[in-house]
Amino acid sequence: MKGSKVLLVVVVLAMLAALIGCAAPAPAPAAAPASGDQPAPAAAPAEQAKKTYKDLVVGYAQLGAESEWRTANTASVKEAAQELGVTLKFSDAQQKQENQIKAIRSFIAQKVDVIGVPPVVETGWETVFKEAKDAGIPIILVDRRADVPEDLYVTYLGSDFVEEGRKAALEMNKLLPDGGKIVELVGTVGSAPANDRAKGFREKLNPNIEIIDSQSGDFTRAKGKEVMEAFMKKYGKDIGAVYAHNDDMALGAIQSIEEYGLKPGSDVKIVSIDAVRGAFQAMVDGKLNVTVECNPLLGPQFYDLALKVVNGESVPKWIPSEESVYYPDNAAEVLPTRKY
Ligand code: GYE
Repeated sequence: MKGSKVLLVVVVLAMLAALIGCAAPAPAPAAAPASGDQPAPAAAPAEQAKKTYKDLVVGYAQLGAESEWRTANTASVKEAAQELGVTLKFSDAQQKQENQIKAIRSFIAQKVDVIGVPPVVETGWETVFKEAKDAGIPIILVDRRADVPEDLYVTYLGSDFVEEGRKAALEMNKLLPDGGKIVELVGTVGSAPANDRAKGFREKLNPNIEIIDSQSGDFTRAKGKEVMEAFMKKYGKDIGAVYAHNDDMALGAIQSIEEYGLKPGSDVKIVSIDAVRGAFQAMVDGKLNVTVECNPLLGPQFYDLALKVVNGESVPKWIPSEESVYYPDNAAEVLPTRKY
């Protein structure tokens, strides 16, 4: 009897164990509330908090301080950072690619959230952009493009330089309806704006207008003046007009034309690009015929994009700037309203 009692206890215990086993709930995917009265914790893991401008640390590898345009661009980038509360690390590469590359590497070492860069020339960026990518730091191209595969930068914020060149040619065609000989002051050799402004211009220039010479003035007033001086010596009165890739070079050219004894704006027509205040003043003075606008005030849009990018929002691959063309007839009226 003793043996069967033990067996019974064992069987009952086994049945109980089986029952408990069946009744035990499967492990819940999320922790169940301990009691019905307590507020239930969120079912899904808490979403990552979005960053705000105040959390954002940005590196801006500025290319230089070569023109009025660049000065306005730098001011816009610095002022917008201050207004929004973004922490900005800024460097000036003095128009040297190696300095820009060094700045990008130092931003990577400092683990900034985003790097903004206007590449001084188009080529030679793959290695350093790849380093940023490997470190998980997005690159935003601001103002100038780089010739790199699309996965090495998140977006390009800037102008359509080919279109600016086309607009400049249409203006040149109007200024020289019977054709003529012109010279070209080219921007920094190998830069996107110099390459594209040359290309767009040639697309639309009338065939009766001949570009007799074309030299780089590196986007600066001093170099523009120097190159124009040489052109005046070489071609003199044969030059009907100048196409300058930016206003600063046009302003330098104006000085050389005057020193040669001709009148800029009438004897020698001038078409340039940027629409900075200095160009408006030259139009008011009758020394410049047209300026095609290129907007440097990219600071606020740059940070807007940077924030979107760090918060994982998708952004278009290119955000083009909106721009117009300005003439002497209303330059005096427009000048006081110009912000750069
Ligand atoms: O036109 C010129 C400057 O990259 C669009 O650079 C910019 C150009 C601008 O030096 O003035």
